[in-house]
Amino acid sequence: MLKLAAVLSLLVASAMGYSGYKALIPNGDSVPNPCGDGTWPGVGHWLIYGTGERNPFGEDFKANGYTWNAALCFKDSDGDGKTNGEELGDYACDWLSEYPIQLDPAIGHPGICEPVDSPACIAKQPDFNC
Ligand SMILES: [Ca+2]
Repeated sequence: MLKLAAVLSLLVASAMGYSGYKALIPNGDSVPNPCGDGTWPGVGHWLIYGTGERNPFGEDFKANGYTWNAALCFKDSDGDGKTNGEELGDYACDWLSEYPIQLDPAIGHPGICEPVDSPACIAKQPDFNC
């Protein structure tokens, strides 16, 4: 019974953390899926629904104290030539989770190099497959 409670509380904690992080980045709930239609809810991870290994944006977000600021915004975590802010619709890098401003739509994924099937991106993320 204790084990079950522990597992349940872990599940709840990870689910809360996961949805909580999305509110800490611009357009966190509408990051386009680089592999097709729809969105990529697990923004900081290689897996679409999160969990598992972090992608470069997830690593940078963690290293930045799970904070969106100009330093993270102007960075190009996935190395595809677009800054994280450009990909997430915060071109001027002035969005803050405490003072969210009107954003442009997210146009790319900040942690997965796009286009994913380009030679440059395949070289950067050889283990990633859509
Ligand atoms: Ca990028």
